[in-house]
Amino acid sequence: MKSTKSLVTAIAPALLVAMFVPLAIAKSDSVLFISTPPLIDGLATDAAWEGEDWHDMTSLMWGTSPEPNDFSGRYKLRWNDSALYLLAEIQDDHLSDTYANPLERYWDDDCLEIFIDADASGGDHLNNYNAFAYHLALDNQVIDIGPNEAGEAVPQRYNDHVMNKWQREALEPHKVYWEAAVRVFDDSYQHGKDNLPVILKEGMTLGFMLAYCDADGGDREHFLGSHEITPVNGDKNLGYKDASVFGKIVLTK
Ligand SMILES: [Ca+2]
Ligand SMILES: [Ca+2]
Ligand SMILES: [Ca+2]
Ligand SMILES: [Ca+2]
Repeated sequence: MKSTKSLVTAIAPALLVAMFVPLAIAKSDSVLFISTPPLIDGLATDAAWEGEDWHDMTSLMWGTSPEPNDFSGRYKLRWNDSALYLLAEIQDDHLSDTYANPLERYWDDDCLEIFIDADASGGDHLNNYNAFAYHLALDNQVIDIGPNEAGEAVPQRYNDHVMNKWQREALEPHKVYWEAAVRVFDDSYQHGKDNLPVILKEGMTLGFMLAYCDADGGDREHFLGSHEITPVNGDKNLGYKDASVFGKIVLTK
């Protein structure tokens, strides 16, 4: 009897671990559904963010490689029918907003850049709405280039597409937790008109990539992202114009 009891004692923790395995072994391209969305407040304490399914941001796309305390980052994704939810954990030694005008050189201020292609079509998206490259600025405004109401491709605000907020932790090393709720728009989007976001469903595949522009008092120094990009003529800074370099994510339940 004694040996049986020890066996049970030994197995119980393993069973507990097994209960949480689905989160831990979720495929790297799959995004978990949540019934209760996180509160977008820059605090990572929501039940929606439970699990250790972090994705790294280690692919250098432009500039020099930073030391980890200069920049390092990782993120998690979740979804429900109305939005894609993002939690980024960022370490950055200097938060920098040099250009006060949100539409001027926004890539040369610190920003979190979310790349979304609603139908994972890939292809050019610089002057159209085939895909978006949302630059989330430190003032929480959301900037990308796209056709305005007159059809001219210009930098514009898409603040109603991505609700987002960040906070630094009080404890060292003062990581930033940046939360975002991204409403997904497809290529039928028309700026300044009434647009309905895509209703997200299980099994959908989206183009996705995440990156961080790290400026530390001057212009951008480091630009690291979630997906390795094959250079074209030595250039890996392609996400802002070519959705073919995004990764793919699958919405799962
Ligand atoms: Ca939160
Ligand atoms: Ca930095
Ligand atoms: Ca597309
Ligand atoms: Ca910085």
